[in-house]
Amino acid sequence: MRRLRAAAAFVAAAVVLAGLAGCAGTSAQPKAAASHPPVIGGVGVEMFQRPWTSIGAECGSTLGPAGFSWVLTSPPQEHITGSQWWTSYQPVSYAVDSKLGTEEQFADMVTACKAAGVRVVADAVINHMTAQGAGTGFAGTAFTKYAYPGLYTPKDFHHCALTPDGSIQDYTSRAQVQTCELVGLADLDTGSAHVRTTIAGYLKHLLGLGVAGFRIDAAKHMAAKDVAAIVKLLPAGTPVISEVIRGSGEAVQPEEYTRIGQVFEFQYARELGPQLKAGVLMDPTRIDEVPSKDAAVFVDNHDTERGDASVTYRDGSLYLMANALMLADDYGTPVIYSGYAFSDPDAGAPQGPDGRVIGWDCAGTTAPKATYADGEGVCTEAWKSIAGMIEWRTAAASAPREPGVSQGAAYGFERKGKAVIAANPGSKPETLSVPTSLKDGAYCDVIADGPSMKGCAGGATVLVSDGMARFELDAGQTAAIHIGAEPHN
Ligand code: ARE
Ligand code: CA
Repeated sequence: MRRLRAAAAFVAAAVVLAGLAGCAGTSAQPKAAASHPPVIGGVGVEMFQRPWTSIGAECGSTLGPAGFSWVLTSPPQEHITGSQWWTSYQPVSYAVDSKLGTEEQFADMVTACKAAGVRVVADAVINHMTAQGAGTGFAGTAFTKYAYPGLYTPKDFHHCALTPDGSIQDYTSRAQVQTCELVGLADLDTGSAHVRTTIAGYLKHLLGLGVAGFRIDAAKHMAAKDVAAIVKLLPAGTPVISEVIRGSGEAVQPEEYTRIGQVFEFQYARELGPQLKAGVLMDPTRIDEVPSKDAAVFVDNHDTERGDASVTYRDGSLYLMANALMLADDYGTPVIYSGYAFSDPDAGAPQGPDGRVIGWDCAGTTAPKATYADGEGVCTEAWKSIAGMIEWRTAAASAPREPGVSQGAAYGFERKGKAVIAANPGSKPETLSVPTSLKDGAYCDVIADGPSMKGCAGGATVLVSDGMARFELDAGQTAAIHIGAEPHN
């Protein structure tokens, strides 16, 4: 015994000595766990191609009352002219003057949103400038593809010689992805100190106007160390969400960027959407997804609704279902998407003769519509089911997600002791009992009636008895109850 103790003391002394040696810098010391980069958190909404005046009004009338924490705007900087929405993604200067509004309107929006408890996250297009040989930008700035007055000259760009036309062709080549041109867009040399400080200057200007953080557009196309170096020039604690579309077999993967902030995890919608379309919901696998704290998730965004999204505003109740299931989930920071209807994927939001987007409000919208006219706002943020699910999510808080149960096409799960959701993506009615530890009684359906802390506005209820929440679901119906949503007697 004594001997053993002596041996243990010797080992302890050796550890202390090794530690001291570490302090002297001669050997590696265990480092304190790196703190997680700042996360914006709560529920966000991407308000695509919405003018600043519209967003400012919507913050007070809809986003704040519904409980959204933040709104993601389209890019605010000067861009090439044209009717297409994607002109916003070809910066000409960093003047905050665009088809979506002036700098003054932008600042007013931030003020209005802050007053409503909603933070503003701006889409930062910093990988590239334009793809045009020459032109004049929306705010009157004359430019050529590799020269932007007061900002960049040709030496500030990568001029990639890896492909015949300098455009990215092969996503398995890191060098191509990060130093060639994304669809022909002049690619900034983000390794250069001048480019980094110029970009950071723009982002700091937006922070000065009150924005809370950034979406980093096309982050995949900048080395993670370049993005990190730019973010490091911003005040500590600035949250960013990098757009790094996960692609199997590609050279650049989202995991490289999670030390800088969150990433948009595209895999989430790729798993959920097809299940809804097939009418077979199951528990998530989380295969090929970053850890929850690193993920911003969405059902669709402005690219995927024009691309490979399985479920979009065109799917009505299934789209609502997808968003409700995402809000009910215990994975990632959810981002609702709100754009406008379109037939032509290039078509911009309706513009006035001055080229400014006219904008829209969502007064009178409470649910998905069966059809939309081209250019009409979808107004997802105004659906009472979304506000109801934000309330549900708050009630669920950190309660774990219990395994799901199915009956026919119907599927449901509990967030332990706090909230239950059930959805029927099938084509015929289903009855589903979901195990729950909520106490017996009738609970308001926050999908049918919206937030219910003050009682069931529309009278739709779900009964809980004997440890089961008993759902009667029509084809395409979603229903959700939570611990705070009991009808007033
Ligand atoms: C437009 C025209 C092009 C033209 C170009 C230059 O559409 O035909 O060549 O202008 O004149 C948006 C539009 C583009 C538009 C561009 C510039 O979507 O159509 O081009 O603005 O105006 C990759 C990137 C990813 C990127 C997508 C679109 O990795 O970062 O492509 N997404 C962001 C934004 C877009 C935006 C840009 C970047 C550019 O969200 O809205 O483009 O600022 C696989 C890969 C992905 C790849 C995807 C599509 O999934 O894994 O990495 O995404 O294929 O190629
Ligand atoms: Ca690049």
